[in-house]
Amino acid sequence: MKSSFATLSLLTGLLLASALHATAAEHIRASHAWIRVLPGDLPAGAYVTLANDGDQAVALSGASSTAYATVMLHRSSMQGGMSRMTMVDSLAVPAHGKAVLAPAGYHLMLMQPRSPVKPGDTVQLLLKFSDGSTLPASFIARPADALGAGDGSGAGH
Ligand SMILES: [Cu+2]
Repeated sequence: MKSSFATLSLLTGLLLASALHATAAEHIRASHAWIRVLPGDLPAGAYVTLANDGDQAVALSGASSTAYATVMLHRSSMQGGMSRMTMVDSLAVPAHGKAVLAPAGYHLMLMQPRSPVKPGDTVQLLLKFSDGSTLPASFIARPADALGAGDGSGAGH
C-alpha cells in the first residue's frame, strides 16, 4: 500500500514537472515567415506571425541564423514624419494570441549575410524566447518590393 502510494506520487510529480517544463517555444507556431532582401549589403528585414496556444504570454527575445552574422530585434516607427528603427529587448506574444512582425513595425534585422541571399531562397532562422527555448523556422526570401510572404497572406494590408 505504501509503495503504491509512493509510485503514484512519483508519477504525479513527473507529470507536473513535464507540464511546468513545457517551453515557450512549444506553444508557438510560426507562419507567413519571409525576408525582404535588399540590394547589396543592405540589412534585410525578416517578418513572421507568431501564434501562442499557451495559457501564458511568451516573449520573443531575438533570433540567430547560420546565414547572417548578426540578427537583431527591431521596431520601426514614424517620428515627425520620418521612419526610424529602434532596438527592442523582446516582443510579447499574448496567451492565446498573436504577435505580428511586419514591415513598418517589429522585425528581425538580418545583417552581414555569409553568402548572398536571393529572392526564392529559403533561410533558416532560430527564434529565441526569453525562457531560453528556441524554435526553428523557414523564411522565404522575397524581393525588395514584396509586401508579404507571397502566399496570399499579405493581400489587403
Ligand atoms: Cu531594423
